[in-house]
Amino acid sequence: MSKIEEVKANVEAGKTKLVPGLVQEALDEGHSAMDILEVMVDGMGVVGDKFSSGSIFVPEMLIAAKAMSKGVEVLKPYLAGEGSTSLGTCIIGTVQGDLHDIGKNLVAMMVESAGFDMVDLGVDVSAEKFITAIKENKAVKLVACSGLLSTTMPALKETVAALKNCGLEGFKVMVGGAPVTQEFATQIGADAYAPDAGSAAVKAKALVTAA
Ligand code: B1M
Repeated sequence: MSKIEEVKANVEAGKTKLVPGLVQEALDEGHSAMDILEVMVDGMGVVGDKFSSGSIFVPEMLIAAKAMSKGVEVLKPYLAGEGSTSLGTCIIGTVQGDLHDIGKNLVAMMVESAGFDMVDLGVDVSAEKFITAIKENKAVKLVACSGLLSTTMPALKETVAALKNCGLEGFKVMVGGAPVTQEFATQIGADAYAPDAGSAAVKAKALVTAA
């Protein structure tokens, strides 16, 4: 098994202690950070499929998520560039009712590296909390809302509506997450949709520089 395959297998198995070392070894062997990230995301896909088929349960999913997060910590300096000039502040969070944060964390990392100051509100974030954060932070140019569950897509819709109707201006709203599509984003009135962390960074920059 190659080192990169070992990373994937150990993320799937939730080997929290082994994954960081294996990620470092894969980097040392010359694998790119993006390739290593990709195999870890694939590993989480396998975990999700096993959960869907009933062969694993929530605790195993949680342990795999922890293992991936540990691996991402090692990759972070290799993935994030150095945004020298600030494009403004980005407020990010996973919407209310939703506890998934790996994808949101990756988006935060990439958008920050594109040149934004990042304020991460974490998971289970209500529309009110997003609005309070816009008021409490300077130069908010982007609000990024993540949602991973089909059951929290209504929360995304409510959040976008609240942000658009709160009377505050000067920021754009981007949405994303596995069940989200461009069609849904347009339907709920978001300014942008991105399918993954890399394109979220590109879109974020384009949104605020075009404004
Ligand atoms: Co949950 N879960 N989970 N889970 N989980 C999924 C999402 C699921 C698809 C698994 C499955 O059934 N196959 C399924 C959702 C089905 C659906 O709604 N369609 C599911 C379910 C059902 C649940 C529970 C309801 C299970 C239960 O309790 N019975 C429960 C809900 C809890 C809650 O949130 N209220 C639950 C719980 C959990 C854990 C807590 C155990 C854990 C999360 C831990 C954590 O995040 N810290 C977990 C995990 C790990 C998963 C899977 C296996 C992996 C998610 C992940 O991290 N993927 C997931 C299956 C899967 O994804 N195939 C699953 C890797 C990550 C990098 O990808 O998050 O998609 P992703 O992010 C991508 C893009 O989506 C995009 O960019 C990212 C990277 O490029 N993106 C954005 C994300 N946000 C964005 C924002 C943007 C732009 C792009 O702009 C703002």
